[in-house]
Amino acid sequence: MPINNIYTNSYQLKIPIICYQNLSFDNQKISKALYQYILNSYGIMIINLNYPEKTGDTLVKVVNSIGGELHEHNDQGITLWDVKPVQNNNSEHVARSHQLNEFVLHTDCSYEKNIPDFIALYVVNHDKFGGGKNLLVDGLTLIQHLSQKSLTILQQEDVKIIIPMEFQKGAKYIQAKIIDENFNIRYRRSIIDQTDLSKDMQTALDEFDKLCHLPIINRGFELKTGQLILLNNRRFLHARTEIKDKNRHLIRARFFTKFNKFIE
Ligand SMILES: O=C(O)CCC(=O)C(=O)O
Ligand SMILES: [Fe+2]
Repeated sequence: MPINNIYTNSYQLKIPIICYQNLSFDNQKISKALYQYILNSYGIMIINLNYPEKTGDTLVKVVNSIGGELHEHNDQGITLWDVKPVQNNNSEHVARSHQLNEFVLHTDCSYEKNIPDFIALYVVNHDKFGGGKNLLVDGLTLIQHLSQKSLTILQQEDVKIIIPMEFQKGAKYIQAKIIDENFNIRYRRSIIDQTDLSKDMQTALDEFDKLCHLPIINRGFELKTGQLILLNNRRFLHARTEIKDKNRHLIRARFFTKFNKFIE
């Protein structure tokens, strides 16, 4: 079923008011303690930039201010990435983030051994024609609805996750668990190798996927131009509906943190 239908049937996301923050001018000081507290407690924050900005400058400033370490998208060390439709000049492979297609529910970088803790998306231009809306699944809620049998399998059995061609640096896949013992999730169904999954694993993945798409589990939200969302990428799954406006433009970054892990 298209994500747009799931979106239409979804309830709107509800988050505590503290998760909404405002920045009034571009050199406003960021409260490190407050932002860390919000991200640690809720795993989600939406910052409104009350000044016009078409770059990722504030995004980078926020990540730096809270002690985050930007993740590199590829071996060229790129940390900011444009999520926007790009004209296909035939032969070249167009990255998923440069297409109009919907994105089904997923976490980012599920094919990497060391997954970035957070993703950040800054909306340079939202979709003026009602496309590019987002869905969210809170993994902690999802797991409470999973059968014990499925949870045990997802936590104990490795799956083979195929590394997308453009990110292969040698290895073609990794072996990893969908859910770890602390309920961190890595999930992008389409790159899980289906060939030698056990029957029980297949059933568990089906249950997980079915739950994600139920209105009791997922929540819809719409980001507007000038909003910056930070999201715990090991806890939340996200999706987006198909893009209708060719000028929709997001800047994406991912980052590691120390503050939301227990490190002795
Ligand atoms: O376009 C969006 O709203 C989300 C993009 C996304 O999920 C991604 O680039 O991984
Ligand atoms: Fe994503």
